[in-house]
Order: sequence, then structure tokens, then C-alpha cells
Amino acid sequence: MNMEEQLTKLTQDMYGKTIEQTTDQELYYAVLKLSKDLLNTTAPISGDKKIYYISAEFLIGKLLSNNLINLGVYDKLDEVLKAHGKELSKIEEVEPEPSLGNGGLGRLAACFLDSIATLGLPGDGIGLNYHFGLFKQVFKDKLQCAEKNDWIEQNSWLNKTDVTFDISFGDRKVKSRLYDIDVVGYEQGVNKLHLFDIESVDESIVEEGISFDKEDIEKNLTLFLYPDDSDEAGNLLRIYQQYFMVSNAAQLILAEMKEKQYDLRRMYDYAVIQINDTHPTMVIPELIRILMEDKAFTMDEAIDVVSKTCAYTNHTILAEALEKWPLEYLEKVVPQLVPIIKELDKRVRAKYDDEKVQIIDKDDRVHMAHIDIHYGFSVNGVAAIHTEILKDTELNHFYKIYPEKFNNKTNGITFRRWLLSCNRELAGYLSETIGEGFKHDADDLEKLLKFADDQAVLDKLAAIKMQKKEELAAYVKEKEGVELDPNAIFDIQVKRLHEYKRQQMNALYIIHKYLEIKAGKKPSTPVTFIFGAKAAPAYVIAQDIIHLLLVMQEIVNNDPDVSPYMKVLMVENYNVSYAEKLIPACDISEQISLASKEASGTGNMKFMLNGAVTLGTADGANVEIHDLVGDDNIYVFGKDSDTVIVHYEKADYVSKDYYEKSPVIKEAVDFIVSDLAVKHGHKENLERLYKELLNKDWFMTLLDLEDYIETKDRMLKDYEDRQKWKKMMLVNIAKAGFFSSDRTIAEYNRDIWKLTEK
Ligand code: 26V
Repeated sequence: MNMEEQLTKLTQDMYGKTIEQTTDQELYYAVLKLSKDLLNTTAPISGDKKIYYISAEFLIGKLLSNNLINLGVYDKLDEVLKAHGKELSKIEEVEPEPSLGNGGLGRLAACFLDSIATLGLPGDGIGLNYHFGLFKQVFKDKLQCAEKNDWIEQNSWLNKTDVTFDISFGDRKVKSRLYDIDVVGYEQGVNKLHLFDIESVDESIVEEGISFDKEDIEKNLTLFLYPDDSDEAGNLLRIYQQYFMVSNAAQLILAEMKEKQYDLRRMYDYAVIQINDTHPTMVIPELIRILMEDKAFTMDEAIDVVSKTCAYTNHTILAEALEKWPLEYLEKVVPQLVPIIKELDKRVRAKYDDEKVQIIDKDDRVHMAHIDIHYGFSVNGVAAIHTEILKDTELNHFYKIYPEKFNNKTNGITFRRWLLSCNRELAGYLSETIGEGFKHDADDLEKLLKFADDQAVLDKLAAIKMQKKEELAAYVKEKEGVELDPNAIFDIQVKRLHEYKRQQMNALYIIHKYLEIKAGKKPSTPVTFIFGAKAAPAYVIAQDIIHLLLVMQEIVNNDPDVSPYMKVLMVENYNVSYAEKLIPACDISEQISLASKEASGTGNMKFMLNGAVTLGTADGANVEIHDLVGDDNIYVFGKDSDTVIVHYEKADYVSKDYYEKSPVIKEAVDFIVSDLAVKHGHKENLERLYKELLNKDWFMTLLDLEDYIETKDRMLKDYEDRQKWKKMMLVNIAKAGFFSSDRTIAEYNRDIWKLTEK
């Protein structure tokens, strides 16, 4: 049967209707079924050694478009649907988005699964099947509210398996159930994303918003993903979740080893476990425990085998983000691991006096990263500058002991989702211009450089950008009720809300610009500032920053003196699907974290690939973007990481000094508590933010504000030199190949995993 016949049969069998007669909703389920049938007949990727990527987060996004592309049937299906008066893009809208991640770390895991499969490497993801995932954000009264994101439907990409395990905690036993999602590589075979659930889960215990009984573990264990600054009460539940994840992972891995009759004493020849941040760290003591209790290994043997199997990736240097669990919590939740963790600590103490490398500190807190570093064979950072900072400062004590374990793996993104799927126009035009090669070898994008002076190519790139801006404007009009002018410069900052990412600095720029326009200094090209960001519910200042942005949106957009020249929009519930619409439409990519704080960033890569020009600090992967495109094709500003680190060491940054020295800074900061702002917002929130900026400003907003204003103004001016801008777009696209996650995964494989590529 050809595709048209298959789909016709499906709509007939499922709904008794022709393709024409079905609704987009019904068609989505029919196409889902068709895709799942195709996945079922695609060969699994196999090999002697396998990578298990354990992660608390897999921010996979909608899967339909991506799977169709990877299965090689997107264009065909598109054609069939069109012939019956249907739009594939409308059908894609129907799919609910799973929110199984907070941000970059989870999205990276999803890109990695795509690339592992695309390179034909045997490798599965292992994580949790959160029923509501990360909260859905809604704005009420210019404040963020959290609601549950109900994404699991009767028919979905999840496949229920008959794999179940018993999981024992200190105070209870539960039964798990495995659900699988197929991960198909680009014109390749299939791997799995294994998501474990609890059999006794109960969605009905969720009350208002996202509140529920935190102690009812049997019912709540897999309901929610924790936002990145979970509150005290949630910490125990978080440990239950982590142990549940790794105990299932350990049992699954050992079951696969047994089935293949592999010798457990050489486990490392057949399996490699990548520990994604410290959330899965307990897999180390858990495997040691099982090998000793069930497989008659001595402690020495178990430690030896496990240490040669596990590798750790660090994703942050923020001290507050490095997990340290009180021993007391572990004693309650996982008492069976405590003697092992104590023994691991004892062995470290026997070798090293330095307190900084011990596992259990003097306050009886267990440093999870320290377990990974001592008892894993590889430690990697996620961008060149990040790995250097780990080696030189944060993890320097460990680097001195184990220099051979440290390595860098600069992050990447899958071009299937972030180019082929989200920007079909650009992908299509690139194919016409430089051939299809870049679809399999991203470095091929460099061929575009030959056209840097070709007017037709430059104009076409600009025309595609305009089309994507028009599409975004239409979507935003419908979704947010805000009118955007595609002729304005689209300046976009989308990422989690965190003070170190400095959305507040962008807000101060907006205030500054607003005041300038009010004073009669009108920009010649209008500019639109777009934000998308969720803030962890317990993170008060982050909520206040969202509030300020929504206040500025109201003030600016409703002021007839100002709105013809500038607009502000904070989109609601920024997620992967929204990113896929925003990124192709962007002119200026805001990557303005305080230098040294953003481990890598991956949004920066997505924007670059889609022809946006970066406005950024010398932080994370921005540094590598800068190296690739050169000084002429990026706008770098602000103090560098060495300077920032010295400020922290000397504790000599005083934000008030900057405020008092600069009338421009003072004016912008004061506006936060002006009568006008307070009239449109809440005094309490605005005053708290104002005081924070003036008296603390831990992430040094005011340090870089003047340079930021000067650089951004210059960039806006340069946009008017259309020729220059179009060339910058072209160079950014051409140089983005390095950031393909296929390259990243090839490096993980070459240096860490050592699997054979098919
Ligand atoms: C966790 C926490 C927990 C406590 C309070 C503050 C806080 C802030 C952040 C986090 C998340 C840390 C892990 C993470 O998501 N890192 C991100 O990983 C991305 C993929 O490597 C990388 O591109 C981002 O730069 C990095 O922030």
C-alpha cells in the first residue's frame, strides 16, 4: 500500500471517514498510528556495546514532525494531505507537548538521543514518565501562575511494556512499569527512550494549580518534574524520584546484560552509563549494592567494575545548583545505600586529606558530584570555557587528582528539529543553493560562504527571515492578542528565568529606550523585544522580573508616543513548540549571562543556525560562536569571566557604586519604582526587585549595563545597513555546522563511550 492508501484505510478504520471528512484532531491520531506502524517496522539499532543515557529530564517536544522527517516520509505525507485539502502544519498543532524538562539540560538530552540514533549508535535514554511534567505557565494580573500540563492521552507516543520492577525504599516498596518511546535516527534505525512510571500513580490527588500531598509517595512519585529550585518540602520527594529512576535503570541494564549472557565482571565492555548532571548519581552505589548482594562481587570488585562503566557530565558551576543531600534524608529514603556511600567516602578519606574532595562533609551532607568524580572514569564540561573553569577553579582539587578524567564536550543541537523541521523554507533554500549534503554532514553549511557576495542569495535569506517573522506575528496575534510589525527588528531572549541569565538587564535597556523615546529620541527602525521564560515557583526575584517585563509590556505597547517605535512581548508558557516558531523569526539573539555562569547555552546555537546575530557576553558557547564567526559577525560586550571571578573572590562588587556613578543606570533603575510603573504593577514586587538590584545584585547586572546599552544601540543601527546585516546572517548560518549534536555525540563516542559506529 502506498502512503495515500494507508492513510485512507486508517481514517476509514478509525473513524469511518475519508481523509477529507476527518478533522485535524482525528487526522493527528491517524498519522500518529501510521508513524508508529512505520517505527515498528524500522530495524532496532544493535551492537555489542551500548550507551545508557540516564537523565531526570528529556525535553523531547512534540514528536510528529521530527519522526516523519527522520523516517523520511514528511514530504510524501505533506503531499498526500495537501491533495486532500489538509495541512500537515495544522495537524502538528494538535499534538500535546510533553514537558519533561526544565530547560537546556533536558533539551540537550533530547537532541543527544536524536544524534545517537542518527549516528547508528546503540543507545537508550532512561528517565521518568512525569504525568504533568514541568508546570504550564499562565499570567494573571501580570504575575506567573502555575498549572499542570496534562500531556498523556489515550493514544500517544508512549508504548506500555510488560517490564516491571520492585523498588524498595526505607519505608515502603513500590512497583514500577516501563513505558517506551521510539527514537528514530535520521534515515536510520530505532533506539528507545525508557520512561519509568509507578503502577500506583494517582493523578487525582492534584488539587489547585500544582499542589498535592508531597508525602503520598505511592501516588505522587511520577506526577511532577521538579523545577530547578525545589523547595525544602520537595527535597525528599526528589530523592525518592532519583532513586526510583536509578534503581529501575540498574535493574534494566543488568537484565539486558543477562539476556545477552554478557559477563558482568566485564560490564564496561558492554555498557557505558552517562550520568547527566548529578540527578542520576545514586546509580553508582545502587549498582555496587546489587553486584555485591545479588552477584557475589566483593566491594573492591564492584567498585572497580562500576567505576569503569560510569561517566559524568557537569552542567553548571552555580554552587547552589550542585546537589548536596543531607545524610539524614538518604537514611530515611534509601538506607540500603548509606553504608555504601559511607564506604566510598572512607576510601576517599584514606587517600586524601583535603576536605574539599570528601564525599560526606562535616555537616553530614553528601556531595553527589564528588561520588561521580571519584567513582566514574570521565568528567566533562559542556563548552570550552566551562570545562576550563571547572578545571581551574570549581573542580580544581579534583583536576589535580584526576587530570586524565577531565574532558570537554561542547554542546550541540539536532539540525533535524532546529533547521529541517522548524525552518523548512531555509532548509529548502539551502538545499537548492549548496546541495543536500548538510543534512548528513553539518559542516557542509560552510559551502554557503561562497555566496557571501551573491546578491540573490543574500536577498533570499532576508526574504525567508521576513516570512518567518510574518508567520510568528500571525501566531502571536492569535495566541497573545498582541500585534507585531514584521518590519521591526525582532530582538529575542528566550530561556529559563534566572538572575544569572540577566533578563533584568534587558528590562533595564527597555526602560532606557522607553525614556529616550519619551524624550524625543526616536529610533529610525522600530524594534520589538520578545521574551519567553518560566521561573521556578519558589524563586521570588525571578517572579518579580517577569512582573516587571509584563508591566513594561503594558506601559510601552499602550503609549501612542512610543509603540510605533518599540514593542514588548512576554509570551505565555514558553516551551519547545514556541521556540520552534520564535527562533526562525529572530534578528537579534540575546545571550547576555554574567560571564562564567552559563555553562554553555544551546539556544544561542539554534538562533545562529537560523540566521540571527548574537548579542552576547564572553560566556559558555558564545565564546566558540565568536571564534567561528569572527569579530565582524557577533556583538560581544561586558566583563570577561576572569574579571567576574576575581570580583567574586575579592567580594568587591558593589552595585550601588555603579548606580550612583551613572545617571543612565540610575534613571533606568529608579523607573522600576516610579509612579508610572507602580500604577501598572504591584508595589511589593517592584520594590523588592529594586532593592535587590541596588543592595545585592549577586549576578552583577549593573556591572555590564552601560556596555550593553552602547553595544545594543550600535547593533540596532547596524541593522539598517541591510547589506552588512544580510552578510552577517549568512556567515552565522554557514558557521553553525560545528554546533550539530552529531558532532558532539561523535566526540562523546570517540573519547568516552567507544562504541562502534554503524
Ligand atoms: C539548577 C538549579 C538548582 C538550584 C537553584 C538554581 C539552579 C539553577 C540551575 C540549575 C540547573 C543546572 C543544570 C542545567 O540545566 N544546566 C544547563 O545545561 C545546559 C546543557 O548543558 C547548558 O547549555 C546550560 O548553560 C546550563 O545552564
